[in-house]
Amino acid sequence: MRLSRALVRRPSQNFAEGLTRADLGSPSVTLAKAQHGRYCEELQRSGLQLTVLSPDAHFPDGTFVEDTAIITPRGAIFTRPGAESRRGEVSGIREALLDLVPTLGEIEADGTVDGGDVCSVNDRFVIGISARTNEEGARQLAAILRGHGYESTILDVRGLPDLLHLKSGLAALDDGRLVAVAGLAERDELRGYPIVRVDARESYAANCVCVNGRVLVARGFPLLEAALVKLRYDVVTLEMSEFRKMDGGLSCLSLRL
Ligand code: CIR
Repeated sequence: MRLSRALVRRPSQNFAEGLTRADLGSPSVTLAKAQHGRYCEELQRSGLQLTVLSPDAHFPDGTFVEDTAIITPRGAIFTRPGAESRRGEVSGIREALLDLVPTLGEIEADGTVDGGDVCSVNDRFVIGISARTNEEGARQLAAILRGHGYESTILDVRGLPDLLHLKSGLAALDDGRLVAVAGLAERDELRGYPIVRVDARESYAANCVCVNGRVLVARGFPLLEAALVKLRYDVVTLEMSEFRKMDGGLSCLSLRL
């Protein structure tokens, strides 16, 4: 599907107060803003028109907009994030998307879903159950998707504690190929898909983003970069150090439509 637009929110001044399990130190907000700026530039170079929301200090994790909505070709489904401190992020995104895409549904209590747990590949959705997305949320999401003609597969990632979300270890490229860490690549739920396996030393890089034929990958992971180049993808690397400190990757920083 050709993408035309992306929604992003700039990091707030209190970005470092967000949730994280990473043990990589406190991020520099100045650097995070610069890295975010470069990320936005590359989305634009990939042909996307950006809607850029202002930082919101009520939500230090608010720059990770991906977790608030699931975008399908037919419209958006709003989530109910698993972390309570993030639930309030959804209303601002809903408002920003109002004139851009139809609303297909929303996750209701006691269901929880983070967008980072939802990976779409060839019109099918893989829904991860994680510390953030619960079974009830996954069930609700699958039912909404089914109502709009989309099949989904549920994949429990709770046995892989290194993954905050499904997409911390999985990405879909434009042509239906997947990029996956070892713990996911061999899962039955993903059988049949061609997979680029990510070396254990480079697992952070699995969270890449494919936009209109270009693959945005975190900088500093030469094995994955070389594997993608060899497969003739147009690879762009971006420094993600400050987002990594907050458990975030490339996909979480935008909603692409
Ligand atoms: C959080 O823990 O919720 C944020 N600090 C990071 C969210 C990353 N989102 C994503 O991978 N989709």
